[in-house]
Amino acid sequence: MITRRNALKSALFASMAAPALIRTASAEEAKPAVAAGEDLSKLPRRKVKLARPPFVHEHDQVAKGGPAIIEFTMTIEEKEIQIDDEGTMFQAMTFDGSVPGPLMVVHEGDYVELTLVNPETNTMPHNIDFHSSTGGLGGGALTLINPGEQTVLRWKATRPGTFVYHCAPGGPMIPWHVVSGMNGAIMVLPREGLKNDKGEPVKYDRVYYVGEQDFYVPKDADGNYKRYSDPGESYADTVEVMNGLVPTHVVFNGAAGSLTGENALKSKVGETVLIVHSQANRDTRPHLIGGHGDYVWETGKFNNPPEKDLETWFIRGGSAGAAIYTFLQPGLYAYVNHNLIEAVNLGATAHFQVEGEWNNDLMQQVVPPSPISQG
Ligand SMILES: [Cu+2]
Repeated sequence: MITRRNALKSALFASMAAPALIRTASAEEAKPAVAAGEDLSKLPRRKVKLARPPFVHEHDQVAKGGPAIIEFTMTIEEKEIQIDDEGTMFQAMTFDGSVPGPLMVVHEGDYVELTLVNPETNTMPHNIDFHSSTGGLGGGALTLINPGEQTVLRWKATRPGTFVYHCAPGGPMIPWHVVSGMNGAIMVLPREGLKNDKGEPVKYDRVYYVGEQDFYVPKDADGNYKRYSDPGESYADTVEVMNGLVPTHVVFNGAAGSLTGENALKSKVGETVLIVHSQANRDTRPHLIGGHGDYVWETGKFNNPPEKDLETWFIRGGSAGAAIYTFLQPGLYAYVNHNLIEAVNLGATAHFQVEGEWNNDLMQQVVPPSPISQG
């Protein structure tokens, strides 16, 4: 008989077996690579205090000075979170306590130096795969840590753009950890800042990070969402739902409603906002209802000129895109995944609350709703 405990054990074994071998090999390979690299001792070091999404830590858009080593620390937290307003509870796995993990910002040519901590109170091994880094499973091979361990990974940010990072501890643990919330994004800015399609500088007044997450929550015989005491207990049931490929929730920033109402994103008419949008597992199609993407890096990679005047853009599962918009009208804007079933019924909706003066030239109600005139 396959008990939950056995299922978890075999899953954990599958997760541990391959990466454990890789870790041994890669640790040795890492030595000559470091020796052959630049002398990093002369580079300045800067410590960054990460911000909880949708907010982003302080950063310069145009780099001041040459490359630096940018130090980050992230603590992995396994914790139960509420993911909708019906009170559905979910055993999440997180980078730094939030779904998604924080947006990290550096400049092209900088070195990212991450201290990753897996506290003893966690139940599972974790690691981090940076899509923006080069080699060693994106760092996954060098960062697999058990509860009670920490590790430091350094990599050079050679490609400008927005990129996903996620946990990838091997085998079936990979998709499970990702859809449990262990993903986030990094933005590698060009040293001279962003440019439009003509190569002219583009600046933003605010930046928000929206991490879209698909959740697969099992139901009991009565159709109610089940609650579990820890991630391991939920594993066997959750995999069954996952393998059906139909998410029960598609949300922004960890829960339905996390960016609406009181938590609406704020802006003003005339302000230019950069929205970084990631989806680590599944395709999505952001749309700002009543607004546009003035410049959109759909694939998120800043060496490619942005597209202009988009209505909806496409973020491939496993990537992060960036869109810039200057608000022209005040009001409440919904920012949605334009699969509207996912936006309205499953949770993928955020709000922008924009202050300022209405522009009648752009839109005016000529006749308010009234009875149909006769004759
Ligand atoms: Cu993990």
